[in-house]
Amino acid sequence: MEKRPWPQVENKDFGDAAVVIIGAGIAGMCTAIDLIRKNNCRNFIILERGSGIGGTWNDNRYPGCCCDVPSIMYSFSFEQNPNWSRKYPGQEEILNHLHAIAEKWGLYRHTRFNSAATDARWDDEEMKWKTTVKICGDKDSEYSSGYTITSDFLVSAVGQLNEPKMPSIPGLDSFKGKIMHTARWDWSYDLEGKRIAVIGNGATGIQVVPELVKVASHVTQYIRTPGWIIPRLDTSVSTLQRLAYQYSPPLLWRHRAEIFTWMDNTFKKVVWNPENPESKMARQWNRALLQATWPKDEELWEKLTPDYPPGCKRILFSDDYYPALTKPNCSLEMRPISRITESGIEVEGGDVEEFDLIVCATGFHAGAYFVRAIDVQGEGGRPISDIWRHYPQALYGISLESLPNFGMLYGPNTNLNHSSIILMIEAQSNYISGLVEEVLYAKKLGLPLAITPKKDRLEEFNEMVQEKLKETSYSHPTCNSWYKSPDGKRVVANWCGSVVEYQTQLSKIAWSDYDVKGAAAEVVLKGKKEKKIGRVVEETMVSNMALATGVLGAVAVVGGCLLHANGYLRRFQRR
Ligand code: NA7
Repeated sequence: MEKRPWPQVENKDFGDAAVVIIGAGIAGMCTAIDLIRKNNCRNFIILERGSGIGGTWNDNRYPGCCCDVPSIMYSFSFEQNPNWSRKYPGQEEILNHLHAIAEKWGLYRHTRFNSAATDARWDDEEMKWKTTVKICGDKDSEYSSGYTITSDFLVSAVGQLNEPKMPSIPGLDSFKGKIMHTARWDWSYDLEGKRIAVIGNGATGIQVVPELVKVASHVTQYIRTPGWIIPRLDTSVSTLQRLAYQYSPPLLWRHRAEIFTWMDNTFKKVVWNPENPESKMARQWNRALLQATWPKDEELWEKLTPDYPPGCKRILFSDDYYPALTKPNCSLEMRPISRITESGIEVEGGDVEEFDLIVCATGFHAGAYFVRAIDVQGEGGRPISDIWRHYPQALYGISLESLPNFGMLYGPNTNLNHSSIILMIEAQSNYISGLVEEVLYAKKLGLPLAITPKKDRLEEFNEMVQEKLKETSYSHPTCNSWYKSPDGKRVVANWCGSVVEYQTQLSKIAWSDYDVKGAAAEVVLKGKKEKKIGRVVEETMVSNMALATGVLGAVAVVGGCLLHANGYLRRFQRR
């Protein structure tokens, strides 16, 4: 039987940890798992404002919520799921998958739910972070309303899309019916037979409308800007295929590698340059879908065709959105909303429609708000509002000026429009675990250590990113999206290249990027220029033909050897 010390000691460390991770979504989970598997460290605390693991997949539970990245790409490389039921997984299935991973890696015992980090302050003398936690849960807050955790390293894994954004429309507060944001869905509200308005038609709006149309007496969708919608071609994954993936993982890895490579090479081009053939192909797919849905309504095709290039905003995949708009109980309103009344929505021109429910599929406070709800203060008490007074930026989207021993996941210029964000998160988590390793080593020696990015390197990196982004659809003069800063002058959310380029950039820590201070600095660096941390190589290195030839060749060699050995054995037995 395991010997446990008595009295138990874990509770005494309540306010102390080597690493604090803010957020229990995919990024926070990945960081925690990397601490366990790469740093052999369980001295960490995950702070989660909500009451469950899963981040965005826990927050977004609206009807029809699903992922628009193929399921095969939507898992950690080290926890691939052979059992996805569909080509594009639904929210509940993704959340169940994440729960299983949290369970497997024992993350629950590190996670404090209903615990919001309100501020985090770097202590220059102690060379540690002091994170203030507000307890949001009713019962837990009877013990105390909040407390502070001291840690050697701080990780922000709060994501880019965690603060729902309500539309700023006059009269919104005066509406007497029900209002819901899609990221705060109230399932206790009965939709049956209701008159429903949906504001917004981004990735969320186009998923929720087809489901609402099935139950509502009427749905009106308010569209300010049409999106580029192309077919999703969703199907279920057959039992045979799932069994094949389960019992022969190389088949799963190979299929994932093919999709990864296609997305990172071909699909990237759709978003990359408005003039290239792939971008034109996306326009054609959209036009074909419009024509197939409304064969005779040329005026509507024009109305629903965006005037900005594909890739400027999220490219939208759907098989059921346009068909839902053709249902008799669904209408489209493209006149601008002028105000919301006590009972409905008024559009320009004065027409008012009455509703029981207004659904705001209006997105999130993104862009400039990477750590919106947390007051972060670095060296000399410098607040993040000053560090980012111009634009949010970070070295590789991870390390911030004046913030020692700090790592951010899914930070500035790390979002994608062409592939799975999990691939980027894994690369960031891997990089952060490389920095944490040094801090843990210093901790073991009992010596302080502070690793902070150099301002000139950070700026040089961001200039390179911005220069590359200038040519992309994100920067097109007609493009207006949450990828840009509020003044519209700079793309602050998205990465400027392929996933492989990003992963390669993060496959080593160049110490020339950082100022390393503290008594442990000499011991840690030992004159080294860089620290190799590697990357997960998932792209296809060989074609299917070369692979098939190789496998056949290997089978032939093994077969030949067996035959040869068989003949030799027979000769031997005859003697
Ligand atoms: P998005 O992509 O930010 O979409 C928000 C939608 O809401 C978009 O169509 C907006 O129109 C619309 N919107 C916002 N405010 C208003 C007002 N006041 N009136 C009318 N329409 C409005 O959020 P999603 O939740 O759909 O998707 C977020 C991300 O999740 C997505 O990019 C994927 O990465 C997954 P606009 O285009 O601004 O004219």
